[in-house]
Amino acid sequence: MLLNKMLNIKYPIIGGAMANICTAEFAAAVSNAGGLGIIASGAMDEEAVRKEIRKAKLLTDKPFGVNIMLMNPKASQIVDVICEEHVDVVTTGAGNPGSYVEKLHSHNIKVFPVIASVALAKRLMRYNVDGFIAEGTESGGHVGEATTMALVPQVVKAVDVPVIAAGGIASGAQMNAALALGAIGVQVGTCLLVSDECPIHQNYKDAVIKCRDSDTVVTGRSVGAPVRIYKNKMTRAYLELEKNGASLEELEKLTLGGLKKAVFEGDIENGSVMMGQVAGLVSKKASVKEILDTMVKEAQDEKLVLIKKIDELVVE
Ligand code: TUI
Repeated sequence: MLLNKMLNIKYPIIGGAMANICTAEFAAAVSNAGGLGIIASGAMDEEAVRKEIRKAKLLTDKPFGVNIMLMNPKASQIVDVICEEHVDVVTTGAGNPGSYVEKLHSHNIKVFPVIASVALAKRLMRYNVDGFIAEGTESGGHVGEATTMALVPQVVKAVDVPVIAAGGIASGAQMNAALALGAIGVQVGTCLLVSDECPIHQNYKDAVIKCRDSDTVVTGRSVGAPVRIYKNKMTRAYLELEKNGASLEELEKLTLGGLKKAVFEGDIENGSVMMGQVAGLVSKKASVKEILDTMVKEAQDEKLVLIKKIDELVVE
């Protein structure tokens, strides 16, 4: 099974849904560049989602999707709007989408839950989902525990539908690695943050470009809300509070509106500057098209090197 054929797109690449970032314009830019653009409905209400979907349809004639963040109390109403507006694909995050799959399928919408564990993938198999996006803990934002390297082959083994790899993917070599693990495609987020079309504040883009391998941290593990963010003044205070046993309510005071602070105001010190570990590898700005073209070109070139290396692997 090929992701391009399955979704009617050029490259086997999905643009990961990033709340407050993946607008209609940005999703259309990803779809126009040959990937599958995704509108992140995040904390929107259903009418805001409808507006974004209609806007995206004016900006691209290619397929695109909508992500439903399942902690959103409006998730059910958003599903209704997505069905009315005839979207091609739905991805879901931060919860169990089981109860929505049948309705989406009855409107010919493909459903790809983002999962961070084999257990949830197995539970969701009974709903006949179209595939899974297995997201490793390298990702930015809300994360699980397993790495992409460990998670993807275990999900591939546990389910009999296509698996897309996410988390830590920004280059052709990483794309090839995901395919070698049994994925049929990849989802990328962090490497698109620095694109010309990405509507985040310049300070946020500069932070991604400046970021080293060890500059992200997971906050909220102690309260069951693990989120990977760029290390800054806010995360240092947050982790200190966590060490002292602070409650979720206390901790949330620090992160309230934090993502918007980062995205719109460029407050890199006090905002929630979500990004994945691969930010350390993302070092220059480019258009979405250049980023996707480069990744695929690198993957194609790398393939030849891989074959040669494998031939040389055993020396008697
Ligand atoms: O959803 C994401 N990443 C996100 S959502 C988000 S919005 C947010 N902002 C601030 C704080 C918290 C969230 C930012 N980043 N990725 C997909 C994903 N889903 N990763 C892990 C999961 C997941 C976790 C637990 C899915 C299901 C789950 O449990 C469901 C169950 O019933 O077991």
